[in-house]
Amino acid sequence: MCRRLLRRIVSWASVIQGFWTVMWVFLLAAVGLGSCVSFGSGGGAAAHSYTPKPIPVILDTDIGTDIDDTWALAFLLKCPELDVKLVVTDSGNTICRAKIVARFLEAAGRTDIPVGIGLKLSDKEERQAPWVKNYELSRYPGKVFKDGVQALIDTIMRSPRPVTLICIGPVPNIEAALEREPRIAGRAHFVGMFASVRKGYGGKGTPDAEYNVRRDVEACRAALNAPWEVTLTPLDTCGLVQLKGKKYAALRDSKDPAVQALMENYRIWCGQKPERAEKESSTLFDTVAVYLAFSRDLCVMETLGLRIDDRGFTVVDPAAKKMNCAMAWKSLPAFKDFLVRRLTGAENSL
Ligand SMILES: [Ca+2]
Repeated sequence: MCRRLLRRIVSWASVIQGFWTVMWVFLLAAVGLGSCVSFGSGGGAAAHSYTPKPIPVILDTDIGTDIDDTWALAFLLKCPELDVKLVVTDSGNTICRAKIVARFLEAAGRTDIPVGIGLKLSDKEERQAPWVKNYELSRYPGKVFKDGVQALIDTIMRSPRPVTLICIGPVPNIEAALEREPRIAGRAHFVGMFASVRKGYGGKGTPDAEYNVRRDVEACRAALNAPWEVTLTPLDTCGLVQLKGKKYAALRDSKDPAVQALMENYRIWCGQKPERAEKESSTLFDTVAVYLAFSRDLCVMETLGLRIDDRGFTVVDPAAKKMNCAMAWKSLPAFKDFLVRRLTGAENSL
């Protein structure tokens, strides 16, 4: 009698244990699925790429020179995978650049994002300066940091999670930040539009000295060789992104306030050739760096040792620091489609 009772107890105990084992498997599967959703986005519809835990990012930009930074900023604001903690202006006339950022964030309804003024290296008016001719930074409703380099350091050091630094211009700010507080390298990832490995400008078959590298070689060396993970879009991928035809027309005609502000800037940027703004974009290099901050799905990635020579060429060298490089497109049309849908909010392909 006693032995039968004991057997029954043992049998119930194994049933209960089995139940909890199944529950644990379900729980672990759900957690695993959640993290896949966070990083497995990029090529799909906006609804599929939503992440419940956006990645904290800082944009370091030379907006105002080439128009692609303005496209990158507009794209960044449309990516729910990314949580923009700060936009800092870098190289050249950083005050003029900060005005463009501030007015653009106002137009997009995102004055919750602080603006940092980077190291001012020139008084020259930037190409998009006419857009901010009557704009004063003191009217920006959000926060403006006069010392953008310190704001960048503080944002990284105070963040409970690693910050992704998206750099889309020459990087004197980053060189200065690393000098002032080297520990930022242990608390951030670096994603940027830099280098030219096998292709040069316009998709040509030989590399060029890419502008962001060539413009400040020492700063670029300091930034890329710091002990953080580096992910780059060289000209090999970003130099091929241009919008024309139906896709471009959808953007040009969009009523979205951020896209309208973008088009106002593009028309100013086109200057003596305003007809260009009606039919096609320029090359949208910097948009690819924003994409790489949350997805690599559409790119063929290679891990390459890259050394920067004194002329600003980036040379493959197995002895140099290894970097994640987007070396080719799996589908360039899919990226263009993704970019246009994000910017316009369109549900379907164009
Ligand atoms: Ca740029």
